[in-house]
Amino acid sequence: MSEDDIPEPAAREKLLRAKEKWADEGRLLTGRPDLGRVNRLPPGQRLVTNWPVLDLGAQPAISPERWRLRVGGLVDAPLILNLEQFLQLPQSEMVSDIHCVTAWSRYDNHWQGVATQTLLALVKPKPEARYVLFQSYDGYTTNVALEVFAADNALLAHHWEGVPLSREHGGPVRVVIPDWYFWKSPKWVTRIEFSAQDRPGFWEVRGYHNEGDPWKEERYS
Ligand SMILES: Nc1nc2c(c(=O)[nH]1)N[C@H]1C(S)=C(S)[C@@H](COP(=O)(O)O)O[C@H]1N2
Ligand SMILES: [Mo]
Repeated sequence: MSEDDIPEPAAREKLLRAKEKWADEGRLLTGRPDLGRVNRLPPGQRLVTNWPVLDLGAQPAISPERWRLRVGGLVDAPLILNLEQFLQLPQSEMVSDIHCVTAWSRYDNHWQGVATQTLLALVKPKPEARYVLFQSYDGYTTNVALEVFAADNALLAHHWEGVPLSREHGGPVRVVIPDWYFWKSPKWVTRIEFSAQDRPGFWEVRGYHNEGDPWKEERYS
C-alpha cells in the first residue's frame, strides 16, 4: 500500500459501523471487573502469541527522513524533532503486556524508545496542562490525562523485540501506554499536544470509553 492509499470508503464505513455496534451492544463485557488486578489477564481477554494488526486500514509509509515529532500546546519548551534527534534523547527499555479492546492480549513485549517521562522533563508542561492529545500520520487521534501519559511504563517506541518497529505496527515511532487498552497507543505518532481541556479522539467520539482501564472493563462509554 502506498502512502497515498486510503481504504475503500465502503470498507472503512463497514469497520466503523461494526465497532460502533460493539459499543452500542456492550460486546465482550463480563460484568466482573478485576479491580485488584488479581489476574494478569484482564476480564474478557484471551491470550495470543502472534501480534494482530488493527488500524483504520491505511498504514502510512513514513520514511525515517520524513518523520517528525511535534510536541506543543501548554508547555514551556515546545519542540520539533526529526528521527535522528529523537534517537539522541536518553533511551529506555521496557517490557509490558498489550490488551486490545477487541479482546486479545499479548504478554511480555520488549520495547525500546523514549520514556514519556523523559519527554515531559524536556518540554515542561505548564501547571494548567492536564490532558494530552495524540495525532498520527493516518489522521487518527486519541486522548489521555496527563498522569496517564506520565506513567513510568509509557514510552514512544521505535523498537519491538530488538527490531525496528514495522510499518504495520506504527513505525518509525508509536506510543505505548500499557496500562490501558491499546487503542490509546497511537501508531505513526507525529504530534503531542498538552491542553487544559480534554478533547476526545477518534474512537472516543464513536462510543469508546474516555479512559480505558482493562481491569475495569472500560471498553465503551
Ligand atoms: N495511528 C493509529 N494508531 C492506532 C490505531 C489506528 O487506527 N491508527 N488503532 C488503534 C487500535 S484500535 C489498536 S487495537 C492498536 C493496534 O496496534 P497494532 O496494530 O500494532 O496491534 O493501535 C491503535 N493505534
Ligand atoms: Mo483496538
